[in-house]
Amino acid sequence: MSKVALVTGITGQDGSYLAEILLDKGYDVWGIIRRASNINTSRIEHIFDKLTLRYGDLTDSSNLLLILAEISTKYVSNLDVFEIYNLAAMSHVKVSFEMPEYTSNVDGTGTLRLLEAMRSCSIPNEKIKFYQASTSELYGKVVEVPQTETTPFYPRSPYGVAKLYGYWITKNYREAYDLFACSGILFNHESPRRAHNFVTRKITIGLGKILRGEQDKLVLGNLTSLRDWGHAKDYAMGMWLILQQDKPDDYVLSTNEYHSVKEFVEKSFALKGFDIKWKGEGTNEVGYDEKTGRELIFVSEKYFRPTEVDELLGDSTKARTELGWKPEHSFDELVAEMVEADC
Ligand code: NAP
Ligand code: F7E
Repeated sequence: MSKVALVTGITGQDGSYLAEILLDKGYDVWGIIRRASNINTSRIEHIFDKLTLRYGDLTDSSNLLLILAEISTKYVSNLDVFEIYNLAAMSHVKVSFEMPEYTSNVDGTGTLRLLEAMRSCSIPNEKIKFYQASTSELYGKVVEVPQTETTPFYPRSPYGVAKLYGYWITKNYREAYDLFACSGILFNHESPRRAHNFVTRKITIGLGKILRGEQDKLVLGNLTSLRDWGHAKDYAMGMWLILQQDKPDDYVLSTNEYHSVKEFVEKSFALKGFDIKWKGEGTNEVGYDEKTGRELIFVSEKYFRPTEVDELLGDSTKARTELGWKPEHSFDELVAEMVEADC
């Protein structure tokens, strides 16, 4: 009997870690990749031969229906469980302000398309499970600190609003059609595989370039934002655990501590011998190395969002109690691993 998984967004940071975990656990792993003008599979290069990949897109219903029909037919008499992990998304909060309609189509309606394809495939409900990559961005302008599964939502970006639809449609399909459909409300998670335009990776890549003399400064946006940053590998394991429970439910995954963007800068630069101090305010704030006086970090409005999420701090007690999940990597270990990889 086969254990089968389909991962949308398999070429992304989380998709690549999740695929490794699923292969280790003996799943037949299928993935949906997008056609691109250049190779976009670098994160899964090392496991490429072990995966079954199909071109697809969350904006294309017929494509999703065909992929699910192919999987249903192939495993019809030989299926233990079929787990669908919906990780595909336009995942950049700032970009979502520039592409709000596309973001809602992929992150919101795309979730609905996949749920509909799942509902209409021939695999019976008791053998099929669905994971939705939900996000702490649902809490946005937070109404309580820390945030749990019962904290009211207040999204602050087209991304957050689209993901809110994804969250609710997953819950609705669970209740309406008795599907094993769950959302993981994941706080920020990073790694050396993080895309280059998220703040943590931008900082560690910038540091590497400064050390190699390829760049003389790093320009960032809001330095005071607070984020609950964990390691993507730990969160991918949490996704799998969510689908191994007896009953479908939604869970927060978080480290339960937060740090500012400034702190991420200070810690990563300190690992390479800099002692970053700050002077000035707002867009005139500058980070300089106290040992040499060299000015290294600058602020540009270009990276500000029209509406910012100032602070996110999770409380993952439910996941820790019910799933037995906890993050294995500390904040310091995460920073050190990313600095090491990029420097
Ligand atoms: P990521 O690195 O940006 O990966 C996104 C993936 O989605 C990529 O494989 C991308 O393909 C694919 N994709 C984008 N648009 C698509 C479309 N229209 N159709 C099909 N595939 C599409 O994101 P991540 O950090 O791994 O995050 C995974 C999921 O968790 C996302 O849904 C994200 O919103 C959510 N999430 C992330 C975090 C976090 O801190 N990382 C926290 C909470 C929730 P290409 O490689 O071709 O671009
Ligand atoms: O920003 C500030 C920025 O883009 C973090 C996604 O995975 O996590 C991620 O969304 C903070 C924000 O991540 C720059 O304003 C300062 O306050 O790394 P980020 P995000 O917006 O928190 C959530 C949970 C998701 O679900 C998303 O998919 O850092 N910031 N300066 C900057 N951010 C960026 N990108 N670039 C800067 O230069």
